[in-house]
Amino acid sequence: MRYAVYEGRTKQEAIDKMFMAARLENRVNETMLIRTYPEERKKFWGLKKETVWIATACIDEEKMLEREKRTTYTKKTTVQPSLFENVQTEDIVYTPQKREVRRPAPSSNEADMSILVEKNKKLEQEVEFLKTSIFEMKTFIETGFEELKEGLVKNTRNSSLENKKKIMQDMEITQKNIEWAEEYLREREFHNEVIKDIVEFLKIQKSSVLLDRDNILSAIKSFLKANIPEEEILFENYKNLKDIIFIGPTGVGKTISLIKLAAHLAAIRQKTLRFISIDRYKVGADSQLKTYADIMNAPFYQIHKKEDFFDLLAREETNFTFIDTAGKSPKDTIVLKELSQWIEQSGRIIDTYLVVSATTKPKDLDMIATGYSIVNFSHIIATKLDETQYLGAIISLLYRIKKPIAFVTNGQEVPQDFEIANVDKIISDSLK
Ligand SMILES: Nc1nc2c(ncn2[C@@H]2O[C@H](COP(=O)(O)OP(=O)(O)OP(=O)(O)O)[C@@H](O)[C@H]2O)c(=O)[nH]1
Ligand SMILES: [Mg+2]
Repeated sequence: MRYAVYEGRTKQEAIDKMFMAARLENRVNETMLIRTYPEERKKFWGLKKETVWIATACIDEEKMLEREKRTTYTKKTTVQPSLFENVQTEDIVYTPQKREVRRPAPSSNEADMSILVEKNKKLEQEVEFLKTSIFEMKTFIETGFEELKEGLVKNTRNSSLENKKKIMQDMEITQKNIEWAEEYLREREFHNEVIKDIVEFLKIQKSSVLLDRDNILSAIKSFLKANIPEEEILFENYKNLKDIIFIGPTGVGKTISLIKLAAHLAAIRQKTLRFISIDRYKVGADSQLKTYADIMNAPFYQIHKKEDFFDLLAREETNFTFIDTAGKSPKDTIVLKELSQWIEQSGRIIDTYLVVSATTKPKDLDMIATGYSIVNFSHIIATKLDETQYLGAIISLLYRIKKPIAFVTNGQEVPQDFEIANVDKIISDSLK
């Protein structure tokens, strides 16, 4: 037994196809219809559904074999009926026993044949129609796929081109912004070496930082803050028996600043104080300091000899001693060495402040810091902030020498124009 399945748009069509096949294969008697049922089919990638009818047939092959055996001795002079012509057929069956001529009833055979021919024509048309449809579908699908593929390739190519273009543009903006930052810092009097460090730092920042100039400035601020030492300065921390000395180049405001600090401490801490002016060479140059000492009812001493200085310091007559020095060139190593000895050999711990003016050029500040490094100063005081709009030089100095800034002055008024340094503010101001 074998099974065969036939398909049609209607139930009848499926059955017809089954019979058609049975006739063509000469096995009508051995073919039996088992069942018919509808089935849903998806077309066009599942976009369309259609119902087809299925006819399942069972073919008795054993019976067919038997029949064939029986006709081994049969001379078959059957003229196969053409499916497309209305031709009469006659089967002459030879058997060993008898010979008989079987003629089908002419009327019913003719009718059958004409139906068959009709159906075949229909089938032929349908097959043609299906062929055309399949060809159209194939063309449609192939064209569609080609277009789709082309579109995809184009899109991918376009988007990767877009990406490349965007990256190039970003890189260009980033590069320009770094150059802008470099120029911005130079205009604000930052030291070349500090600018170099900042540029190096910027180069390793994310593009989100570098594409926006405000973000760049914030990044620079963070960088400077992380690289400038800070110390919390409080007047309350100034303890008894403190000796304070101001050193620095000429005319930067040492004397005035010393008076300002003394006035603040005297007022806030309510302590006694005295002033010492040490100048190895100049005589009578301290009238200003003397005047203020008198106003504050503070003893004032002008010292020219090292021994006198040591003796005076040893005499602990007040809570604070403010020591003023004459301005010295940072290149004058001998004089600076001598100053250093005055401080070191005093046998006392003296708070040493290097006073510099914010109006000094970055390279000159460099020179001052280098020259004065002979004297072991602990803090910086920056004066004349009111006289410059650029604080890059001062910030660069702090960055390079890694010493904290204690005070700033921003005017000539005593004692007003004096305050504890706020590093964050100076950094911010230096980038304005
Ligand atoms: N605008 C401004 N002027 C200041 C400031 N500090 C000091 N000065 C002025 O700078 C000039 C010099 O000040 P001094 O205190 O004599 O400077 P110095 O460092 O003691 O000078 P020498 O003792 O000669 O080395 C004076 O005219 C001060 O008034 C400041 O913060 N702003
Ligand atoms: Mg002075």
